[in-house]
Amino acid sequence: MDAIHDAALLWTPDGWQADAGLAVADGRFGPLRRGEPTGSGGWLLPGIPNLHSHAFQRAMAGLAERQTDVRDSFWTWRETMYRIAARFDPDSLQAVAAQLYAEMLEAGYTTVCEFHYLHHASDGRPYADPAAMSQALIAAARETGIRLTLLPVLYMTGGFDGRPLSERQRRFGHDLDGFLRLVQDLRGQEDATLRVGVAFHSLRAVPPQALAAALAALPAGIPLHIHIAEQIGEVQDCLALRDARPVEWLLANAPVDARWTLVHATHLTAEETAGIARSGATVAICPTTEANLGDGLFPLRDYLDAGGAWGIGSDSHVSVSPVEELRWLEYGQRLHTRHRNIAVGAAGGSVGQTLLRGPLASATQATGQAPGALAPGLAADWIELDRQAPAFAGARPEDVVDRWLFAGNRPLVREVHVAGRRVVAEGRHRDAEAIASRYREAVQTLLAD
Ligand code: NGQ
Ligand code: ZN
Repeated sequence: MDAIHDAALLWTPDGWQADAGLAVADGRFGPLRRGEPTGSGGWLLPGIPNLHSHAFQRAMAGLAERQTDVRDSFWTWRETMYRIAARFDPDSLQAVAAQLYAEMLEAGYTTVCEFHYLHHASDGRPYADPAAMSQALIAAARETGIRLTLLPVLYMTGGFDGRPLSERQRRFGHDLDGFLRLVQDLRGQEDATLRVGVAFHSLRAVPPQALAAALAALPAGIPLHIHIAEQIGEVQDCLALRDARPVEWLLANAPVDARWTLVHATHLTAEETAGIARSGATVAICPTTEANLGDGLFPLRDYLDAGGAWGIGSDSHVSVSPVEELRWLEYGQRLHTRHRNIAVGAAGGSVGQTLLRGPLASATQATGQAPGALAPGLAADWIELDRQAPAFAGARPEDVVDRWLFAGNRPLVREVHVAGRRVVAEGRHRDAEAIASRYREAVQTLLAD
């Protein structure tokens, strides 16, 4: 054992365990020691998985909040996003992703699923190394120490009607062979903190035959992510061209199971909600981005009643905080239903603990790694809350998670470890300053006319 970390409180699937110790060796937990009073220890929780990220969009957070049209919508936001996407190269992508991943670690995310479609140069031509942009993301993850599930994205068409990619979309595109070569190349680089899965950008961007062919050619068991039903407009287009709603179509035409993560399963009928839950797939909900883009509200209560798996993502990174995602997941439901305390388990109880269990329970299946538990043999990823913070004054163990998620705005994550290595101390990433100054330079260049 190379280290013992004492816990005054240790999070288990059944709630807090008092006075336990965590042994760590080779990046994994050894046997847990229980019942040894360690009043000096911290309050330890598993790291939180972030199931959905487009790293480059961190550089445009706050830059799409001016009206461009009286009917501003997701689709006008997307034009602004495409303009900024066009400016990235591998170096600027690495600089922005490193800043983002350092912020994620400081906030308590220890794994990120990167839904990556900025593959080629902005004129659409592949880089000399066709994986250059993927390598930039891998490098950013390695330098910051975050666990990465890289999801190269298959993006082929500009809409349900199969129209070709627009000029701005050309750098996202692949034919199937080129895409499979990229996936294979990246899979050769997997290590203890890197997994490679696959994403289908959306049903808009991947025709039915290509989806089937990709699924037949891809290795079994890898994580599969897709944007599914974020906007009413795409539900209507799907109905018009495929005679089914997006989730309905996917469930009927693809082998959806626990390997799948459905991102933005926002617009659902009752049958679709129950169907996803039955399939075993994970839903990735991105409350702050979905609010920012005016998407709509996920039917959380019905989905919890159906026993569905779910997690959270910070997506466009207008916020980089599991606290804000989970808090706004609950608040959206309260605003809509005019009731309180919606996300509770069958036995009622703490909203915070119910909210925390969702992303931890789906962590392994959605990320292909990073089990969301502090248990022997599992990857040693954990966060420590600042028990001295005023927000925790007088907290009983059963209050700690509710206080973390619902009391104030001061960051309460003090330390973060990934694969047994400490990457955040006193709330700051170990390389925060150097990463931030490179980020400032990169963004200045990106935004210059
Ligand atoms: C994306 N983002 O790929 O970055 C998308 C917008 C699209 C979100 N859906 C583009 N939040 O869906 O076409
Ligand atoms: Zn997305």
